[in-house]
Amino acid sequence: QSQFSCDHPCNGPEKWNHANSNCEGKQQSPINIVTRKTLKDERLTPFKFDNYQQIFRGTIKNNGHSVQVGVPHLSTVSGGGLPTSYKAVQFHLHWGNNGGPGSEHTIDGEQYPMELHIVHMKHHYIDLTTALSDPEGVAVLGFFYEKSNRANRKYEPIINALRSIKNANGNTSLLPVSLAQLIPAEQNLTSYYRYKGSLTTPGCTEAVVWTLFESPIPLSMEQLRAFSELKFHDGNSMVETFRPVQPLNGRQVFRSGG
Ligand code: SG7
Ligand code: ZN
Repeated sequence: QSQFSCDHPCNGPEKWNHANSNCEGKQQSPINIVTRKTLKDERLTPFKFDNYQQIFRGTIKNNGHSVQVGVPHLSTVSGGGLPTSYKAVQFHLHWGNNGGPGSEHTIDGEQYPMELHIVHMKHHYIDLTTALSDPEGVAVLGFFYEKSNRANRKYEPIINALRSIKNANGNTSLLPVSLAQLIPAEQNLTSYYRYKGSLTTPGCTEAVVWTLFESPIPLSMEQLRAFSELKFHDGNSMVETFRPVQPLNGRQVFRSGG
């Protein structure tokens, strides 16, 4: 499956359908979640996070269309109505222009300033390519951000690294971080939405069990703005790195109820 051949905006979302026929599928992501149309599902119980506290020394990379951090495949997630356990592979972010609207998913039409995607694959797969051939092979945990008056100190390793990776293909090592420190406390993760969708970039593969948590992560305006200092491959400011919302095409969105 073809990955990005170019960046926003020179080969943006409106061109993807021509680049890859998957991107015109009927189960695409992201979506707008209309909360009054969600269905409460008792099977959507709390998640079990294993080794999310594991501290690791990751490499943060400007891959020309986002910033991405590979994580050791030691952190796993299960429960939460998932069919099996999934291991974390990488995380990356989608953001706006200097703290403006930037999330991929929207809730009742509200677009948050940024969205974190922790990409997982079923525990028995060896790589994402293999996992993407299974319609439930990938689970992405999505988290929204909100503007706060105070800097979020837990994000300092990420924010401080950005200045070293302004240009495409730049990478640098992160100070030690854990996945747990980047997301809300576990007791605040029991309210979430669930639906079946796709990767939000080409090849747009429809192999993703999506979870969007209600509880947002606070960042200061200055922290949010730091992401807009990055550059795309073409040297333009890396801003508005989100795909617009896609049609639901009759899919049901569920909400946790366990
Ligand atoms: C970004 O989003 C990258 C991709 C990711 C894609 O373009 O982080 O990561 C890699 C390894 O290329 O694709 C397969 C995958 O994780 C789509 O991810 S997303 O649907 O969570 N936004
Ligand atoms: Zn993403």
